[in-house]
Amino acid sequence: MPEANVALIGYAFMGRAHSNAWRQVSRFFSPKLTPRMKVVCGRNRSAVRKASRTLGWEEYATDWREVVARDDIDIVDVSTPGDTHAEIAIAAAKAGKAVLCEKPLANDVREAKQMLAAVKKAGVVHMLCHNYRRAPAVMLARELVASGKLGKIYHYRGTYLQDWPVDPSVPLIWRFDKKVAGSGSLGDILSHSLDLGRFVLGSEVVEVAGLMDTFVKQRPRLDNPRKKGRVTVDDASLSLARFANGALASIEGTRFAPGRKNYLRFEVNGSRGTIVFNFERMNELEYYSLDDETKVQGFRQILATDPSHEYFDKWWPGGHIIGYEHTFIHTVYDFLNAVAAGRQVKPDFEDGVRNQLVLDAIEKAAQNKRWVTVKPL
Ligand code: SOE
Repeated sequence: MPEANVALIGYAFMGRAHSNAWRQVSRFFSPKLTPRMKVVCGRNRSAVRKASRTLGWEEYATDWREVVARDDIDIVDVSTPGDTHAEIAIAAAKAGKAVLCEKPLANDVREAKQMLAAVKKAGVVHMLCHNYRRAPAVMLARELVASGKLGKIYHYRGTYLQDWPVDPSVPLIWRFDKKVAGSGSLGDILSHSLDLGRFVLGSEVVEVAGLMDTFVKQRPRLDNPRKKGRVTVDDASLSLARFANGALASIEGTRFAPGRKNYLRFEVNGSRGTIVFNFERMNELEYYSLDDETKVQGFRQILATDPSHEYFDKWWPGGHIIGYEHTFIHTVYDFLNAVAAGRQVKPDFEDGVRNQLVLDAIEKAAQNKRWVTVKPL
């Protein structure tokens, strides 16, 4: 297979997940391009040098502008905090690189639209990393809805619950800074729940109500833990929403649910049945069908690990479950094939703008305590 040279910008949590995906993809899948892990980039020289060795990159660099301008780079993977996504992705597109970008696409609608315009103008392949779409059980959920087996869809009930910052002594890291992160629970986790709703239902959110709050308003500063600094993002965000297909939805993202670690759950209710997915049991999908004989009606638990389930023919025999990191491997696999074919792949920057328009509407609805119509693309 021909090779594609990859540059990764950012090497923290997401950078590690992406590095693992680039490293593993050709060992299990046969993408039409073999990724070569050329260079990882970050601001701190010694930390990025260490990351290059640990994560398996050939080189390291500290200036992303030089990296995206390099002639030998084909793909730029943006895994930095949100405030730098737009600048890096736009420069990469202008330099003719295919771009994979972590979610949320940008910190606001204006930036997201600029990014979409840039990739379109440059004619490069672009993809947004909403990795949970590519859990085989989620793909099955979408398939069941699309096939009509659930009938007319009445509800999408999405929750994304975490608990890592419940302790007020958790320091003021970048995720609590609106200038860097754009928002808190809203863009970080509710965005996933929203994206899954759009993906599984195959429909767009048209109007929303919103409720957001910050429970711990000050946290120990990183530079001086005895002093506190202000949290400028939301700890929890909730939305009631209506989809274009008529489904009524609730979509929630909170970091303040003790015991819930990465509880990304959704339930879809239709006129012929219900499906339930919970990422903490990511290999399973619950399915209740009114088409079953009445006497045996009940939720069945499908273990979505058969070779007939999406991506599973490349992994293990049925029942040998996969995990979080596999969703990223599936993402880069589809991205590499799209780049090889020069065609678009979903979710892309257009999805990023659509998600951002909904997030923006939720924020406005929460601020003004009223329903807001989601603006068109
Ligand atoms: C932190 O809340 C985080 O890493 C998110 O940024 C990811 O997108 C999510 O998948 C896991 O949690």
